[in-house]
This record gives sequence, structure tokens and C-alpha cells, in this order.
Amino acid sequence: MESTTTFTKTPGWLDWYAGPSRPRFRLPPGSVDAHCHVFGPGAEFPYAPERKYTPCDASKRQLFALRDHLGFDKNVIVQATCHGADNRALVDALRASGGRARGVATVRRSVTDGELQEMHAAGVRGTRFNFVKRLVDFTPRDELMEIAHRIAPMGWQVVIYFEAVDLPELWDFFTALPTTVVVDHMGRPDVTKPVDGPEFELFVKMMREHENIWSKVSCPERLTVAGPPALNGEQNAYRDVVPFARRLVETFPDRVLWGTDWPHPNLKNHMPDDGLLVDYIPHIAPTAELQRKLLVDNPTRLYWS
Ligand code: 0GY
Repeated sequence: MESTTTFTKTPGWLDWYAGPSRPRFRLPPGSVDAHCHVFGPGAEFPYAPERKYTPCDASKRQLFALRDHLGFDKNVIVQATCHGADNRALVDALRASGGRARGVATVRRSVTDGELQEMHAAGVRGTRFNFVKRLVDFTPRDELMEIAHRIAPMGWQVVIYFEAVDLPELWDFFTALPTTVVVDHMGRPDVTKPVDGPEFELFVKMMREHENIWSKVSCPERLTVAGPPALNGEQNAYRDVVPFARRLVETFPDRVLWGTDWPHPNLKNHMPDDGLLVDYIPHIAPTAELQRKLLVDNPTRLYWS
């Protein structure tokens, strides 16, 4: 049995950036960081035995301090795979947020109605299905669909995380989901391919044909090949990701969300300054109206109404 106090982070794992700059971009009042995590602390909320990585601790107190520093009003905290389906750290953070955080949990078929109701009361509004093979073991689709049908009447959404190459195979499952569906990080496009090439066109087609499907236009630091300004010396941060995110923001302005992804799991090359990540937002949402929809109206409608 693993001691709860001896978690050693995965080799190569970068700690989150403790001194983020203050963004030059002023977030509109009521802005929501709609994708972030809490990790442990492991001594209080042990990491799951089935996890594929061990992160560094990133507590609710540190998350709320970042929220205030960057100028966000609220958070949507997403259950990360290192906590499996043990949502205690997430629920603890939601309860401590004073109504300023909502959550997306991970649940298994064995979850009881009472547990779902308890999570709902704490502020959980969705469940996450992860299809990224390096992060999770396979779960049969019928089990996931059963969960989706149980949470649908509660007004919960399904958040899906997958790689672009897997979309053709997952299409039928995604488009049959009975809830609002939110895609993490634009379905992880390969940004070395053209923004109007067949791979990203398929993603755009899914959003066009299915009005219940939304996308987070987050994680340029995860998708970029060109790198951040500190590495390549360019002014326009994450310039190779901009066309993909901007296309979604301009095509589906009422169905996009943005989040920091703090504390940035599994980054081994560079750890972003979250202040600079906020400064990326006007590159993908160039007008005040698009910014307000992306940061305020859309997440508020989805999570607080
Ligand atoms: C993210 C991305 C990653 C990890 C997880 O739940 C997780 O472990 O989502 C990743 O490794 O790409 O959005 O946090």
C-alpha cells in the first residue's frame, strides 16, 4: 500500500510556474477560467493507483490565488486522470470556492444516484470521458453511454478529450451523446497540418452539424510546435495554434470556452507563464464581443444557469 505522503512526481515533469506575469490583456468582468485542475495535495487527497503519471501538488488555495492574480472571476475545475474517479479533491475545492467554481468529475458505472446528487450539490455539472490512450485504460463505450444517459436528466454535460487522428473512429459515439458535449483543446489538432485540411475540417463539420457540441479553444502551449515567445523570440505567442482557435471562435462564437489548463499536466519541454497565456486570448478572439462571449457569456450560461 502506497503511503499518502511519499508521492514522487514523474521524472521530467515540470513544476507549474510560480511567478506568472500580470497579463497586459484585461479580462472582461465575470471571466471564467473554464479548464483547470487541482492536484492533491497528495498527502490529503492521494493520487489514484491506476494513474499514468504522478503530478506535483497544486492545491485549491494556489488555484484561487492564480484566479485572482490573472483577473478571472470563476473557475471550472476538471477532474484529471491522476485522481481517477476519486473526486474528493475536486469536490473539496468546489465547496471552498464560495460558489465561484463548478466542476467536471469522472464517474464510473458503479456511481450511485446519491453520490451524483452530492456532487451536484457541491457544484459538479459534468462528467469527463477521456480517450487519450497515454492517459487512461479503455472503457467500453456502452458503459460510457449508460453514464451519459444517467447524468443527462441532471442537466450535466459530457466533456470529451481525444486526439484528432481518433475522431473518425469516435464520431458515431460522440454524435450520439444525449447531452451538451464539450471538447477539450479543439480535439488536439496537429497544427503542422493546414487549418482547412481534411483533419480539422472533420472537427469543424462535427460542430457545424451538431449544435450540442462545444469546444474549448485552450492549450496552445500543448499544441504548439513553434513554441512560446521565450523560445522562438516571436511577438505573436503560439502563432501556429492561432488560426485553429480563431477559426472556431469566429465560426461558433456561442459555443467556445477558454481555460488556462493550470497546472499544465504532462508538459516536459516548457512550462507556460499563465499571464502570457491570457495575453494570447486577443489573438484568437480579436473583438470585445468575441472576448465577452468566450470568457463570460458562454461559460456562465453553461455552468451557472
Ligand atoms: C489536460 C491535458 C492532459 C491531462 C489530463 O486528465 C488528465 O490527466 O487532462 C494531457 O496530458 O494532455 O487538459 O489537462
